[in-house]
Amino acid sequence: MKKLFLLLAAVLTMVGAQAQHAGGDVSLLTRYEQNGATYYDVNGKRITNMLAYFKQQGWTLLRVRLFVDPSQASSADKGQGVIQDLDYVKALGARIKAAGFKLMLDFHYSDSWADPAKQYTPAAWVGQYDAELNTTLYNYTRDCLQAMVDAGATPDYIQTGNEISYGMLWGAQGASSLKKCYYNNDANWPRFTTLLKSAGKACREVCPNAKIVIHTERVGNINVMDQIYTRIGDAGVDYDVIGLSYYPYYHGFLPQLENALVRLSRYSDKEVMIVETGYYHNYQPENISFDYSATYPISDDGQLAFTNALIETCKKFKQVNGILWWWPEANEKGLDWNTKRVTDQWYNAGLWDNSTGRARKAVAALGTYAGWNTIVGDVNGDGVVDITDINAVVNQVMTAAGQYDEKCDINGDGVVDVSDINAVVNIVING
Ligand SMILES: [Ca+2]
Ligand SMILES: [Ca+2]
Repeated sequence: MKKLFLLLAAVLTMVGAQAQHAGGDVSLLTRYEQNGATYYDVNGKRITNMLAYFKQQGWTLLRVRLFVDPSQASSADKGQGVIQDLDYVKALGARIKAAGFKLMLDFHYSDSWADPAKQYTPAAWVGQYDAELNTTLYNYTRDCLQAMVDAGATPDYIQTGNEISYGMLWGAQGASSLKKCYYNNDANWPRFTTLLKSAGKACREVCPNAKIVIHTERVGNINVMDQIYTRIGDAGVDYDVIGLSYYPYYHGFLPQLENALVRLSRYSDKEVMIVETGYYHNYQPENISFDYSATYPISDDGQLAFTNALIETCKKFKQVNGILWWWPEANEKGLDWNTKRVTDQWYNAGLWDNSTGRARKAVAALGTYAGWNTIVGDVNGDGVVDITDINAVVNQVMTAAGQYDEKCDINGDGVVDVSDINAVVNIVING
């Protein structure tokens, strides 16, 4: 009993520090693999297992998007990668979990891209009254999550909507009045927050260990961003993580992000994650809002320098605990462009080189953010040193003889052995 008390005390005193995650939204990985894209590391050595490679580079969290019925999307949108239906996401999600990553599921409550400019109601749900739509959203979210759990793809983070800065499920595309939510305008906000609660209820019921992420992209307009989370909080929406998109060429330079994070630090009980970011590597498109190329050139090294600077900015904030690159796996090298291309245009802000198939330097740099202030003994990276970590070290010592796992080398002597079991037990009992 005394021992149990000590264990609980150790757990309680160490809660609060969150493990930092690094990774990306790899929603198209399956398709690139199926179509024959060939991936290489920075030195030109062929990569045969991309998930293992991400792991080697230190990545810990991967995100996958889900559309309600992507077969309804326009051919232009399909040509941009709108293909993720539930079967696709279950299969990729199960691989991600089996490879030892945390999984973030990104619900686009739409048949195609959902972002501030478009949050159209899926075709099958159009015409429903709000009360009916709430039930549909709850049932859909519940059923998708149960299917993920059954497939061995239980998400650890769940986004109830993608870039919902102006609400979601606005109505049919082309409808005369769309149910958008604007700054300093009360219209449609109760409807929106009720929808968020319906989705969140399903998350809590089916995936009680998952964290709910509310994802917006108004870093470029801090007052709007602030009001969204204030309204959502005032309405009593149950969630855990503020998820932000941050693309410097759309939202502003890093000091703008820093100002946004300062503002969000007032929500002291919420974690913050940069759930999407990117930086160009080949050329700068014309339709950007902010040109950062004088500081960070549009090149492999410029992308690397931006990544390192982004990490340094995030490290200033203890509530920030995740950076995810968007579409890092973009790579049309090795496949037949005429018959097997994955998207109709090269993505110019991923982390592979479409011409050579080689990884960019930023892949490894991004990985350095993961667990940068990890607590000694926290083997599974959940921010707590407890019995689970003891089990992990014991398991490593007993079953993985000869394999060195740095996380399990608690005393840092370069080998994992019984002295590390003693060390982690000591931390759990004595702190
Ligand atoms: Ca732990
Ligand atoms: Ca050791």
